[in-house]
Formats: sequence, C-alpha cells, structure tokens
Amino acid sequence: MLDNEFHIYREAKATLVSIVSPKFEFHKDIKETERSMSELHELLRTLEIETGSEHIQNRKTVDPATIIGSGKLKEISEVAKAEKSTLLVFDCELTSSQIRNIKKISGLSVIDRCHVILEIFAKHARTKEAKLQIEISRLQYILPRLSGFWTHLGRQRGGVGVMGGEGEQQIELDRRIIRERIERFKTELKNLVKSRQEQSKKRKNKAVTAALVGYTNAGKSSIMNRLCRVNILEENKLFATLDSTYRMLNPDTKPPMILIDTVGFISNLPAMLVEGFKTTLESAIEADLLIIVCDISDPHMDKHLEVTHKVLNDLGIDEKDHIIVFNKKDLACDELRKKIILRTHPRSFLVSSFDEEDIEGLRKYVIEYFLEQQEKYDLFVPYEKGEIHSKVSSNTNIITRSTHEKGIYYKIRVPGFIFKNLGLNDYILSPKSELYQKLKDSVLKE
Ligand SMILES: Nc1nc2c(ncn2[C@@H]2O[C@H](COP(=O)(O)OP(=O)(O)OP(=O)(O)O)[C@@H](O)[C@H]2O)c(=O)[nH]1
Ligand SMILES: [Mg+2]
Repeated sequence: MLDNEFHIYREAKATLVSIVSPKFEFHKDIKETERSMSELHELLRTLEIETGSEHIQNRKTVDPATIIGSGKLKEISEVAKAEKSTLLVFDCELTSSQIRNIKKISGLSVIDRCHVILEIFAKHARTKEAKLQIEISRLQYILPRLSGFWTHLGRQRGGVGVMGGEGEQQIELDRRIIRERIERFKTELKNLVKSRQEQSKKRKNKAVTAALVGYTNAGKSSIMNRLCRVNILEENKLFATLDSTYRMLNPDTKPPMILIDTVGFISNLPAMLVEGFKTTLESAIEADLLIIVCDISDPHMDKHLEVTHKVLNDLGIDEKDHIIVFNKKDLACDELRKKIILRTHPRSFLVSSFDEEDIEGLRKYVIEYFLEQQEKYDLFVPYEKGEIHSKVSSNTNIITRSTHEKGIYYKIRVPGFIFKNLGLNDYILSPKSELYQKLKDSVLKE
C-alpha cells in the first residue's frame, strides 16, 4: 500500500524551506536555522536528490496551518516551479494537516526533515535489526500523517482531488494495516534484541569494549577501520553506518579488546528515531570506554559535540569514562584553534584517520587505558602445576616472569572479575613469604 508513495522519487528536485522564529525550537535564530538548513542540504545530497533554492522566513510566530505565511508560501511555490522543483522540503516536523494545507496552496509534493532522515535510514539499514527499527519508526511517522499523504495518494488512485467518503474509508483501512504491521515488527524486533543481548552478555565476561560514538560523518567508521585494520563502509554520506559493528582491536591482550562502531547522531533527530535507535546504541551503553569522535574541520563542531553529549545524556551514559578524538585535522588549518580545543577538552586527541602515526598513537593509548584498569597480582606457581601455568599465560597479561628453584614467579595484569573466575587465588605470593622478600628489591619494584 503506502510503500511506493512514501518513498521520495530519486528524480525529484527539491526546494528548501525554513523559518526563524523565537517560538520555534531549533530555529530560534538565523545562525541555528542556517546550520540546520545546510545539514538538510547534506541529507538530500546523501539521498542523491538535486536541490534548488533555499528560503528562510523570519516570523514572530509560527503559522499553525502552513508554518510560514501563505503569501510567502505562494511566492516560494512559484520560484520552485520556475526552477522545475517538484518537492518542497521543510526543515522542521510537519503535521498531517500542515502537509495537506501546504500541498493545496503550493500544488507541489511536501515532505519534512524527519521524512528525509527516515528515507536515509531506510536506505542504509543493513542488518535485520536495523531494518526492523527503521520500518517501525517509518510506520509510526506515517500513521498520524496518513490523511496528509492521502490527498497525494488519492490523485494517484484515480483522480480524487478532494477527500470524500472513499478517502476516509481507505485511510481507516490503511491505519489498521499499519498498526498491525507495527505490532508484528515490534514482536520480531524484541526477539532479535533479546538474542543480541544474550550474545553481548557472553562477551561481557570475555572482553573489554570501547564504543566509537559521535555526530554523523565525523569519521567513526574510518577510525575503526584503521584501528582494527578492517574494512567497514565509510562514506562521505550522512548515516553511512546504522548498526553497531564489532571488531577486535587487539587480540593479543587478555581479555581481547573489542571496538564498536555505532550509528551517528544528528541535531533535531526525530523523536521516534531516537527511541528506535536506543537499542542499537545499547552497545555504547554497555561499553567500558566511550571514544567520542568529532570532526574538527566542521565549522559547527561545537554544536556537534553538544548534540553528542545530549544523546549520551539521554542514554544515561554521559558520566561514563570517555576520551574525545578530534578527527580530520588535515582539513582544519587554524593551528591556534586546534591547540585551544585540545586544551579545553581534557583527554582529547587530534588525529587524521588517514595518518598512520596518529592512529598508532590512539591505538596504544586505548590498549594502555584498558591495561591500566586491570588489577596487578604477584603469583608464584610451582613447576609441577602445568595447567596453572597455561591458565596464566593464556588468560592474563604477564608483565614479569622469572624462574626460581621451585617454580615461576609471575607479575600479571588482569581484570579482577577474570582473576576470580580463573581460580588462581591459592597462587598469590604472600608478602610474608621468603621469595617475596627476595624479589622485593628487584622485580617486584616495578
Ligand atoms: N579529510 C579527511 N577525511 C576523513 C577523515 N576521516 C574520515 N574522513 C572522511 O569522512 C567521511 C565520513 O567518514 P565515516 O568514517 O563514514 O564517518 P562516520 O562517523 O562513520 O559516519 P556515519 O556512519 O554516517 O555516522 C568519509 O568520506 C571519510 O573518508 C580524515 O581524517 N580526514
Ligand atoms: Mg559510520
């Protein structure tokens, strides 16, 4: 039913519309409106939709029927038609009646920012979980706007320009089908999430994790690829990554270190998508360390960081241990600005994901960070305990190893919870023992 009508035609050309009004969230001043507008431009570019002119109206209040005044709307429609646009894209959320009213006055197809983002998400979703999440969000978006879409559908379905009884009936039927679909997808999603959570629980006791989070297009996947020497889709597109991807950062350390790449954030993200993506971002919630990635070359870097912190706050993880990686240093040329930014953000790094040395430095830092979190233990294992020796060497990080008359002394680093599971308590070297005293001035000092 709605699938075809909902998707934006690729060959469409779009004219962009926005507003500055003190009464309107995210559009309170011209700077914010322009920033958001250039982002909308990028979103449409990601969808490969050609854009025409941009129009911003300054208003004290928002017109409840058409957002901007109807006079201005007519004016914009003329420009749009003259430049051969078939689509008006509003950089804000539109209600069903607003879509209907704007369509009627302009004679053009009308969509909002939310619709554009949903379309990108739908296009980029790869895993079954991401696909289901998008589909649910998309249907939830369509549901209250059905009548808005219907005038357009009506025409397609046989020229019913004005909605009559047939239209109402059709809408009611569509509503029912959509509600049923949402319920079915939600159940499917619940099962998928459950099995992923079980997997991540298993991983929890076997690995430590760092999650790359941050604004869309900041370079998270690029950093992940270079750090883990793998190949995850990295593109100059918004929301290239939609599902969490796990990769081994360092298989040599015990436990192994895993890096997680996550979906990017964006300002003014539709509420239903924030909700939908909470489950995808669960991997960030569970991570031991957050690596916030930020594009230092973007003039709106501060806004990107603000949005990132807000999303982390919404997820309840803004207090989690984190570092900030300022990426794309090759594109930012103001040296003084770079220095100031690094100084104002503690535990921050300046990198280019294309620079091998930078990536190596970051890699070492993250590995050392995890090792530093681990407990240190002094062990003495008699030679005859072969199984214990192999437990130590395959499950812990050995800092020092020295052989003695009756066995081997190990200084190891390992997370407390793993040490407990290994059953090595009996081999802890007591500070009162003769060997401990002998080693005190040499190896133990480290
Ligand atoms: N010049 C430059 N470009 C970079 C750098 N790092 C990444 N890029 C480019 O930035 C674009 C986005 O990179 P991604 O790694 O896909 O960004 P992302 O944060 O994963 O984006 P989403 O998945 O959309 O959230 C790609 O075209 C990369 O090639 C860098 O250090 N310098
Ligand atoms: Mg990505």
